[in-house]
Amino acid sequence: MSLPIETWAEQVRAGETRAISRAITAIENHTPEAEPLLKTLFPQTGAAYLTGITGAPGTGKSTLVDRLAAHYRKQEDRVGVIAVDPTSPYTGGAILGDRIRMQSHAGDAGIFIRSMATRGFLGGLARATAEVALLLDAAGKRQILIETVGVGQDEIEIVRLADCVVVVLVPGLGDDIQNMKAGLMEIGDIFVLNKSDREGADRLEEQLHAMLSMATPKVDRSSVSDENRWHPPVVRTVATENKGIEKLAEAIARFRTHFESSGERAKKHTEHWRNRLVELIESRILERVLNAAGGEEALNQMAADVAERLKDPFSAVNEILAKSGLQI
Ligand SMILES: Nc1nc2c(ncn2[C@@H]2O[C@H](COP(=O)(O)OP(=O)(O)OP(=O)(O)O)[C@@H](O)[C@H]2O)c(=O)[nH]1
Ligand SMILES: [Mg+2]
Repeated sequence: MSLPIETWAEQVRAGETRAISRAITAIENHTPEAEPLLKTLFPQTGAAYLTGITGAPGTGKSTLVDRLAAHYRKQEDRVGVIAVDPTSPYTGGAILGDRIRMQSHAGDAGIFIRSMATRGFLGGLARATAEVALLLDAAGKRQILIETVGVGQDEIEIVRLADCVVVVLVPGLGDDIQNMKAGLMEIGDIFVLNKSDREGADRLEEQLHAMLSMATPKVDRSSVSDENRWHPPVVRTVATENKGIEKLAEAIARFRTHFESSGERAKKHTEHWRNRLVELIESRILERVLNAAGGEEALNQMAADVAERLKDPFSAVNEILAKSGLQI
């Protein structure tokens, strides 16, 4: 049964869980309703703050997200949680994790939790995550927490989406900073040393501080004076015992103030939308051109012809474009 877009949008704005869930499914499956729905909701977006929580598997990201969400709920902020887990099959661990987590927030309509677990979404996981964040923004969630394991291209893109990136590290995995993924160190606005109840926490913190003092700033802000420059803090937590969560929330809030007053937010958001616009243009044009040229099948045939040197690639493209009536 299909609902008029305006009614559906109204339900999303009102924060109705079922309407939000259905919208996310539409986004994931790239159904024809997804775009008009997001278009209708777009004017109500822009107020949410997106925090990305990333780190190696098992470092306690979900536990931290859960505690942070509870902290924000206490302050009456509505919360959206997106757990991106590209490795789990759709019906597997991620969904089970949702259920377990939902239980601790049972009956609280102010929090919405959703996992996105499959690769192969049309247009990619990063696009789907960005659109789901937009949807939750329209649904009035002021704090959006995105959990992702910090590997792979998709996740790097997801992390780029966030206003604030929290990198989670733990002592005692034999993962000295030297062995850590260099990429993770560069993207952190805040570093969390979780499981700091474990042995090796002091040593890891020392290493982290040493490394951060050597690191070049994430963004070239040569015009920014030294005292205005952001120095990523290290926050010690024991997520399972709810220790350090307030300090983490404070660090996130401080970064937000910095991020907004320095003009970085505006710059980052413009860059984000620039990339999204290019993606949209690409996919629209590609769709139109391929449809006119006979779809995937025709494209495959053309590719085979080029591979066999029956045609050169430039003539092939001209031929396809000519069929679509586009002259580029
Ligand atoms: N000792 C200790 N254990 C913790 C702490 N935080 C989380 N854990 C435990 O570490 C395990 C992994 O926690 P998760 O929150 O699932 O970690 P994650 O990073 O979300 O894991 P993936 O999503 O699978 O990558 C669980 O058994 C937690 O109870 C902590 O501060 N101290
Ligand atoms: Mg997790």
